[in-house]
Amino acid sequence: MKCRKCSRPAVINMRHHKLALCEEHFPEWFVSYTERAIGKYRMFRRDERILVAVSGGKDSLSLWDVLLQLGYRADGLYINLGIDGGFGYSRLSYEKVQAFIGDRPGVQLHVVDVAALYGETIPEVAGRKLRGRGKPCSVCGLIKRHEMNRIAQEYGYTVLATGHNLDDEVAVLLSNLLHWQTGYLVRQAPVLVEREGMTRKVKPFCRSYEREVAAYALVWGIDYIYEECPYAVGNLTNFYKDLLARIEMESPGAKLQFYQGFLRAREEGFFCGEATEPPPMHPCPQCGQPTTVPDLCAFCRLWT
Ligand code: Q46
Ligand code: ZN
Ligand code: ZN
Repeated sequence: MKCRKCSRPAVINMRHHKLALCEEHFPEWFVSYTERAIGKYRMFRRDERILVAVSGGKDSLSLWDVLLQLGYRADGLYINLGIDGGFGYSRLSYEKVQAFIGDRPGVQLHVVDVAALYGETIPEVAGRKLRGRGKPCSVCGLIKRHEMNRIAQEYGYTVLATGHNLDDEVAVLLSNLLHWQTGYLVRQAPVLVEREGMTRKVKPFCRSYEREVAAYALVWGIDYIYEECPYAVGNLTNFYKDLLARIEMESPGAKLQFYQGFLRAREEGFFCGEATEPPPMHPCPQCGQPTTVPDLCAFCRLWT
């Protein structure tokens, strides 16, 4: 397979784009494809300050790298979840983030250590709250969302960017459709607009296949943690990803069509109705972050 642009050997063949590119032209294309997604979905402007949530994985580190390459003012946020999994998952992932900034003098990284701040790691607080039943993911997601928004608000970032890729988005979409979670479907978008006390959230890789992001990290020399979080192994999202991979194999471009078709249907009002109105919010009396529940928010109730 040869590169479409220069005829040298291709490092990736993207059947859905009918495009094969070499190690020089693929990273160039990938960066400009991301920039087009940022523009198409009006994610942010040139003058905005962006906080990138980084986990040490390929998606978030590649996203940070691409935004810096494009000249955006992008800082990082690493949240130490205190997850070990028998191989020091959190420690290793932090090392990857540190190596990333070591190669890029001048970039700023915020670090939040959950156990140091709140007295318990994610597995500890989840074990206490869930009484040892089930995985800590719901608690972990809640804490990450809270901390990301807190840091963004405290330091005046107008945009919070995450590395969710197309494979992540279609797996969630399939799950939401299977269960007809209309409330979630309404909110599943490349941009979640800001509200009082809530920073805008964006996903610049939402149209990029996971293998494209992985190829970018590999070709561009971004060192990342290969291991998944130990709690992600065998979860339902990965099962949906496997199913979608089989569909994609038979029908190249199926994931992208599924996602873009959904966004179009959303735009055309397919999911309109009461569910499109965001529920009213008020500031939590303890932390001040917006919440829909009366009295303390779900995050603050974790620590009571
Ligand atoms: S939610 Fe669950 Fe992830 Fe938290 S505990 Fe690990 S798998 S990191 S995206
Ligand atoms: Zn080429
Ligand atoms: Zn609160």
